[in-house]
Amino acid sequence: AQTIYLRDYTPFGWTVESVHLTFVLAPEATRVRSRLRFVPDPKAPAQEFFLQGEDLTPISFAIDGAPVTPEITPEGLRAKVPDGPFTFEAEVEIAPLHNTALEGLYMSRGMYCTQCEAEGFRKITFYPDRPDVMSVFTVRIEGGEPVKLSNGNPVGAGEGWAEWHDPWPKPAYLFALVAGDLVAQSDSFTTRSGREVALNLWVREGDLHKCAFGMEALKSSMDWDERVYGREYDLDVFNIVAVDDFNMGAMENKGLNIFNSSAVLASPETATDANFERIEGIIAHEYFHNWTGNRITCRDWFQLCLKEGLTVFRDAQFTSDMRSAEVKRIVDVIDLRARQFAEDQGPLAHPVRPESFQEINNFYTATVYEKGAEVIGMLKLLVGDDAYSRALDLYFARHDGQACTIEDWLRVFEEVTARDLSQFKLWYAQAGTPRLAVAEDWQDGTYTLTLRQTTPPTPGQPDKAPLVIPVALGLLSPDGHEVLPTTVLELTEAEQSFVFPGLAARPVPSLLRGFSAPVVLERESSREERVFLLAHDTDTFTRWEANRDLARACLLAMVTDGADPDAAWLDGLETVLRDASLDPAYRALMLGVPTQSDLAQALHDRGVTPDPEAIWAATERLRDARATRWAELLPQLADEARVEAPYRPDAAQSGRRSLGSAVLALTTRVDGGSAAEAQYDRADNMTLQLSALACLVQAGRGAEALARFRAQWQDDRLVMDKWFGLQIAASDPTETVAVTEALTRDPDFDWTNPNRFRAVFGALAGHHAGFHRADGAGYDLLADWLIRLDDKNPQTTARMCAAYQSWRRYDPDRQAKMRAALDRIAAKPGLSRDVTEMVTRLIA
Ligand code: BAL
Ligand code: ZN
Repeated sequence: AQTIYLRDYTPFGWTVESVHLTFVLAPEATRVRSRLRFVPDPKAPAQEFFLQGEDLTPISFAIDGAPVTPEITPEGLRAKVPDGPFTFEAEVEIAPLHNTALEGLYMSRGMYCTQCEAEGFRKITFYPDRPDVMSVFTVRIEGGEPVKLSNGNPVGAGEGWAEWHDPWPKPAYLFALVAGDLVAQSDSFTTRSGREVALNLWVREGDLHKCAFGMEALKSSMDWDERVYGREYDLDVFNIVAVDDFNMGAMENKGLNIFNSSAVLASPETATDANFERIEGIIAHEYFHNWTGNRITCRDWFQLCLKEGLTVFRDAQFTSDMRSAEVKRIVDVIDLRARQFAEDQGPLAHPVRPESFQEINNFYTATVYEKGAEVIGMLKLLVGDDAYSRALDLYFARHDGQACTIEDWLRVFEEVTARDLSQFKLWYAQAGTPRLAVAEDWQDGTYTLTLRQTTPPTPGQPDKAPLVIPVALGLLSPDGHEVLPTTVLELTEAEQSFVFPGLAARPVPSLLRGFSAPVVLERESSREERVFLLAHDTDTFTRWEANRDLARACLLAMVTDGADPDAAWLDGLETVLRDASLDPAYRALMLGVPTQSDLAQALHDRGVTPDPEAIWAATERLRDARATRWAELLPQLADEARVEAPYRPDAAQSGRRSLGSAVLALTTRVDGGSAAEAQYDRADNMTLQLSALACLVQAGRGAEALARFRAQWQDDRLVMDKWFGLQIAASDPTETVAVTEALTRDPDFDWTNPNRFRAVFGALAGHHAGFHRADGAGYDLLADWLIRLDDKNPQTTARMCAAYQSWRRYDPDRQAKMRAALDRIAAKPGLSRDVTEMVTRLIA
């Protein structure tokens, strides 16, 4: 496969003044007629005329009305074209029904829909399918489907046809078309300049009762973007469509967002609190793309973080405002460490702005998205809120309607602040998670903190330069008072000291407050100091972090030395749990322990080969010990967590339920499942029903409840995804593979549906001890199914290959077994480009 490099960027030789598309829909033979007006771009280098196109059956072509016969290759077409402006017309045929890759125009349970990002439009018609070619689209759809949608505003409709016009120039990846038998939940929003926007959430008839929350989230997002970023919506209609078969969470097509049904449909009975929060965040994310992504897009796919990092940052701000900023930050850091740090630590490590790729679909990663957002958070912290706002205003004013680069983005900050951001820019170019070593000195009332940064080598980047790292610091006196409020230190050298004179006593540092930079802090502080911070830190993040460090140290000692659970830590934690002034959601997070994969990495970092079974056993032992130790406390917490009011998925209620779930999991260890059974029986919402079911399955008393659950939810695909995933996630590691295998034989295991496939195999890969079973059965089962899925859906297959990314941290036997599984995937005849690239990187 061909490798594409950032350094090779060349502009397209023409601008596309207008695009007219006509679709005559038929499942196996859709006709697509295009009329494209090309005008030579005098600024672009001379080049042959080449349009991308894949898997298209050509019917006819014309230039300025005269038939032509272009040269067709597997990647597109080449033609001789006039020197001046010209009109290019093409008619092609495609078969949406047979498009199982879910890229381009495809069918999902009888409904037509599209996914064009990143390079799906070339599977619809011949086109300069690159994000820097922006044009104005007019689309006519012909077919018997009652609802026919495309981007922009509706401009006409009649029996069997509908026309749409999008006045905003856009790249082809933002094109969308939907046609089917759909109904809408409708509402409206008036923008602050008075534009009336019709809002529709389109679903299948039976799903109409699951739309209310998504619609409210959309209106909140529109309002928030006006208030916080000054961004208004710019069309007369905003459509969202729910689709059952979808590779991603959702897609920000201009005026016609297409959503994986799991990312938009929710009712209290069928969706958990976590589902509601995720839906609110994704609706906001896709809506916010209208400005950060659509009005200002990316010059090329290397700049993906330009829109994704910024939009993730914006949706995190939104969630923080709508819910609890403290809780959101902790949840995001847990996620960042689990997914992005893991990526950085393995063979898939890549910079936030990669410099080469074979298949861009493989770079929709935690590094581009979440680390991309962290980089923006650091930038905001360094320049301050006010400069950030002014830089964003300049960015929108200067670049509206353009396809931009990271250089354009950083330049607005440089101009507004007069700061040189060339060193900061390394965050975009250098892969890997920096490590911060900390040394301290205390003399004559002066405290000196010395920070030393190193970034480990990553594929293709053996040597790293020092980065600009904002380190938010607070200092506490030994009696627990804050003697230095949060102060941002700017670390720019490999090693740098910061001096704090005039202190009465040696302070305790509270470092990396709010997780001010995506780094690993290497500071072996004493248990006493961590317990002190757990009790006294005024920063909610570092207070939580002290607890997490204690939990990790305790578990590592349990794994390596068979130690008993750390009583001093558990005492400190108990005080926090008993503090009714603390948000229940925060206390629930305090009850969390590091994941087993996190512990495996921590052992690996300390030069110990992780043993998944020993890690599992220690985690179980700790949970049992906590349950016994807190047998008196748990009923009290359960009372505090109880919600009497009617269900609402807001922060206050869901925080209580998350504490309740954590308490129920511990309670089940002492009562064998009686409380869980009672909760299951009276649950009137999915959050309570599912947490009770998980406890029952874990306690080995789940059979009857699982059968009842299935009977109740047989016809709800999203709930059945939970039924599949939960049985694997809650299984004993000796059973995980067998449970997974049995579920793949279930008649409802529709493995070509990405949600169902991920429910099952995502749960297998996420069960650390179950997946890493010593005999390699977990590795083999996943490989069998990835080999099978690749023929249907390369994109989803490739993403799931990341399950093997930490293969080198285990013992030689497990390494060999994972390597063999990867080799077997690599050897599959006709392996897709997506998976070939992933496996090659994994075994390099
Ligand atoms: N642009 C792909 C889906 C998303 O990030 O919104
Ligand atoms: Zn996005």
